[in-house]
Amino acid sequence: MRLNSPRMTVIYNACMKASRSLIRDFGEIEKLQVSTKGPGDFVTAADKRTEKIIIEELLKAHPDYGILSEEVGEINKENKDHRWIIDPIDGTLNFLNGIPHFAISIGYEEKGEMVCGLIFDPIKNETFFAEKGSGAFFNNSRIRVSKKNKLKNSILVTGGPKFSSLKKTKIFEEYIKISNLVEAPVRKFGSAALGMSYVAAGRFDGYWEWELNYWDIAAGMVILREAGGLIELIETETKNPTKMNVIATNSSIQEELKKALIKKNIE
Ligand code: LIP
Repeated sequence: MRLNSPRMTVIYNACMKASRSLIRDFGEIEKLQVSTKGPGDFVTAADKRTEKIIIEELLKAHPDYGILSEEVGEINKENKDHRWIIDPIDGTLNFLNGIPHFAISIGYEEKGEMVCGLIFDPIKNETFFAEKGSGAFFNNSRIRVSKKNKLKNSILVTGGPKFSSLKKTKIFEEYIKISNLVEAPVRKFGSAALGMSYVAAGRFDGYWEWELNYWDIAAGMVILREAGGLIELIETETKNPTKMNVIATNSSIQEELKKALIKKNIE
């Protein structure tokens, strides 16, 4: 892997170490599917195990850096200048059901700005990574967003809403509206991190999703930007500071997608 800096190497090594345990755990899922207890508790444990390995490795390299991670929340909260943002399993529902589409996502934020990110799909052995100013990479190759410039011809991906969402109806309405504007059916793969990585790699042309957490998208933000894409975080009228609304595209279709979404956006 052509990693550009010591920091990227730290992220990569932490991720690879954690992925070995995650792959083993994924192998157990199929057996649990058929048990009456189901894999629910096991998945929570796998999430925590993966997170623990990542955090241990990152803290070994930089004991004083801040951490925001899905399961443990915040560590070294006072360090606002240097912070890791971690999602140990993005696409948990896929993982839980033995569907091989999930990823480890690790981002590094400096003074509030995302500057490094790595997203690793351990089943397909696909690594997406980027560092501000150095371009974005897929395994060992440089990646660029697609060149499509018409929404109509674009391949879009979205996700959600959660069962508990108060905006469900509007989100579904919006899904129908966008689906009627594009020729290819809108995809829903269940991982925000991989959705954004795929836009960065030109597999998809655009992605949008409401009510996400920062750890779902943090690493993806820098990867997509470095691949030439555009990502906008959209505020809604009833501001919810912990949930993020994202429109992320190859940049050429950003305005068209944004207009189509915002006209009927969630209030
Ligand atoms: C998931 C996202 C997915 C979204 C889910 C959830 P998790 O992250 O990646 O795109 O639709 O609601 O937030 O919970 O698997 O880390």
